[in-house]
Amino acid sequence: LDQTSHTETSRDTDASSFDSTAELLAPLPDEIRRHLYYTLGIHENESDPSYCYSALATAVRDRVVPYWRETRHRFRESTERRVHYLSLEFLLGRSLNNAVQNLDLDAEARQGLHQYGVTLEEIAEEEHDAGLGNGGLGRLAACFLDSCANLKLPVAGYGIRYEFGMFHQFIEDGRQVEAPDHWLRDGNLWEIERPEHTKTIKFFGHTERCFDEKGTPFSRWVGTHDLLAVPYDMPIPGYKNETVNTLRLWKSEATETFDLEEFNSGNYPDAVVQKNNAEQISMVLYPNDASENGKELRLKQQYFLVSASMQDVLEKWVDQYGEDFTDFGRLNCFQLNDTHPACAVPELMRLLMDEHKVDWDSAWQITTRCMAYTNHTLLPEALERWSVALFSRLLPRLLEIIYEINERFLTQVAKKHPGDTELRRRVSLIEEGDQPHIRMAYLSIVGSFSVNGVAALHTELLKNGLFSDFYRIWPEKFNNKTNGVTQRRWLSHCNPGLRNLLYDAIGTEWESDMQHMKKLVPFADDAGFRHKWQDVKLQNKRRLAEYVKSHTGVEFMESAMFDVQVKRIHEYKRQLLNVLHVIHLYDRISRGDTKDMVPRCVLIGGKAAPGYHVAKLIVKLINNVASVVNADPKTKDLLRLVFFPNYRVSSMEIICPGTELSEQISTAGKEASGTGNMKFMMNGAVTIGTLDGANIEIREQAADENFFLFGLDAKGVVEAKKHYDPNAIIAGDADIQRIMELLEGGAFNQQEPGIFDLLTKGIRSGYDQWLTIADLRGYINAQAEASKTYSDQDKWNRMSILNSANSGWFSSDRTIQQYADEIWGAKPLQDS
Ligand code: T68
Repeated sequence: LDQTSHTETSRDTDASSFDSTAELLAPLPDEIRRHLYYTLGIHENESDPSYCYSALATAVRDRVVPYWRETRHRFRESTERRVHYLSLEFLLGRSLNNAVQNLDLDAEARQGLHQYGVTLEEIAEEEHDAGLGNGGLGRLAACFLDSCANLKLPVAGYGIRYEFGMFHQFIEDGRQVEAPDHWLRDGNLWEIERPEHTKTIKFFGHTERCFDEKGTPFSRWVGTHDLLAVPYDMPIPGYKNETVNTLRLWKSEATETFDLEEFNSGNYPDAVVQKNNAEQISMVLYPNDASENGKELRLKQQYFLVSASMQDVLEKWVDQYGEDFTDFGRLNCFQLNDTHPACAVPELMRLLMDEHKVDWDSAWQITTRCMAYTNHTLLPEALERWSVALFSRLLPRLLEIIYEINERFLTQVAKKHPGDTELRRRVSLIEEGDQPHIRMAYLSIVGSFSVNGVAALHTELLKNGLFSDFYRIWPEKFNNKTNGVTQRRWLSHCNPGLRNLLYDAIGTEWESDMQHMKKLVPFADDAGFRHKWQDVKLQNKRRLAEYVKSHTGVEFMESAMFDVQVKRIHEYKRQLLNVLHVIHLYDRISRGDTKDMVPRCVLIGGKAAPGYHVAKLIVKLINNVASVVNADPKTKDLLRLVFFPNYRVSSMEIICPGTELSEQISTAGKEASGTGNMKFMMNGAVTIGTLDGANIEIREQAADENFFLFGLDAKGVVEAKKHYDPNAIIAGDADIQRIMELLEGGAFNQQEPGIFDLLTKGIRSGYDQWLTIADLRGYINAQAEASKTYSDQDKWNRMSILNSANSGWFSSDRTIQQYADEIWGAKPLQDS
């Protein structure tokens, strides 16, 4: 292995071959023809969209590769700080269009496809989404990689190459049904296997106390079951800047030696079973977005990613600097995407001490200099804890190290706060009890120099709530990095109509620097421009309506307001509140109260975790209400509701440009940030929302009058819970009473009595954590205000333009620049 990597390094070093390599490539149309003919063995007149996809993708990849090699070379040669973004999830979506756009190949690609009678849009549909994530956290990682490449930052992503990504959601009889997502079935043209950089990962076994020649004690982890981590690299092209960064995804495989042992003992079938066991680790993404999991396989996945990635980084270090780790912490930074890769803290300690003979104090200094932790949730049920028993069986050496970290930390706390045993119990990395658990968030805080939240409110709640003890101990560690999204995918690519309008009005600089969006502000006062703006929205609504029609059979009226809520299905996100409002509109229509009613088409989409019963029931309710509403002739031209199945990255690319009202209605204090809210804003949707997560900053940027606000704020929620009486509110409000009567009277489940009782009882309970009824009146009123505004299209378009014009803050380029300046201390790679 070593030899291979050295050879590669020297080959790269004299790779002044970059320009000549690029010159070898013919114009893109010829390359497409060549790949059809030679790579795929297809005669021109046999070509179909799937062959055209493969030929174009391969030709585009060929253009990517020289930049990729060059960037990797600069990355290796650089003596600046490198960043490693560790994440169990990267929700990339499709890659072809992204590469075409970032390498500026659009015109050539279209020209090349023309002769085969297909469009770029058609063949892009051939690509499976890379759905290696659940939702916001995974998509954030993908947007971050895009921005790092745009800013030429030396950042590598590390993740798992799941064989099966996020499940495919079908709706049968209104209920969610899951099917496996075998996204690799037709191959993945965007990855290159790098077997020469394979790593060995240890599990199980036990530790032994040994002594070195000077009599100093040390631990050895022996009797382990080993397996292999094989890397697959995916290119992350920067925007027209000759930079291509790397996302390295690990696949698990059995070691040959392991197989051999079994084989020699005459047990061939068992050997094959072992192989399967090893391959299981990277087989499937866990589909829970907001609950702790506790499954052994999940912990194996976490350690597998962390150990392989840390070994990779250390190996490159030793290649460049030898066994001197003095500067390792200064020149490396690991960003932990939530606590999922928190094993990085004890694993780096282990590798430094056990494999590289660094002493504890130096290893700890290095580790705490290079770890940084991002928190994504305040929900207690999502905070990771691993049972000590499981940990000691699976990762005995890591447990030893964690115990030692804890002991030293608690000693330090005791010194600072003598006598405060209660504080020591609260901050201990170990939660005591019948079954002691390791608190992964606390481990991450203690082991990191930086702890950040993902929106201003969220960070405040971390400092003064969830992590307040730690904030008192280390106030300097805590900082905020409000999330962002990449405008290249979420505006420029997904909304070509708006992109072209923006080009004409304010030029193109916003594509690489969103501060330029501000230039759009004065156009809100230009009646001619507002007209063009509205026309682009109309085109996008038509595209969305066709998409909805083809996937659900429901017709959206193009003159109606398009009202959208897409995100994971969760009680705290309150899709229920949205449904209650739809029922209210339906009730008004049923009673003939339709004077001045503004027609609405409501779209709800998202996946429920397979084991989350209430979330699945909410999906069923949405579908049942939709069936009743859409079938009633009285609602014609006034109201439509659909549940959009299998919501994913590529569907958002069609949904968000056509959206006019963006639903961001979580219970205040529960949504860490939200990022869908930002995509909608960029595309000119107006938000109806609570003072939660990044909504607060969206409202600040857009100005209060361009945002439909309702509901309790985070403080108000805490207060209201003390004396919450939903039944009293219902009894005192005739509209809400009728909504509940329809629901409880079985209007939406005539064939299946009682199926929604769990939901209605929850809503009526004084213990409803999500305070649905507390915010319902405010929500109905804000919706009425939105409708009224919408009936003045000129006013609406003004609001829409101002939302877009003020969305620059929510570019992930801004977020990443802040990570680079304030956490990583990373600088752009120099051009060679
Ligand atoms: C989301 N978290 C937050 N978690 O809910 C959202 N969790 O407010 C925020 O905008 C986003 O992160 C980005 O910061 C998630 O998406 C998960 O997906 C997840 C996955 C596994 C385990 C726990």
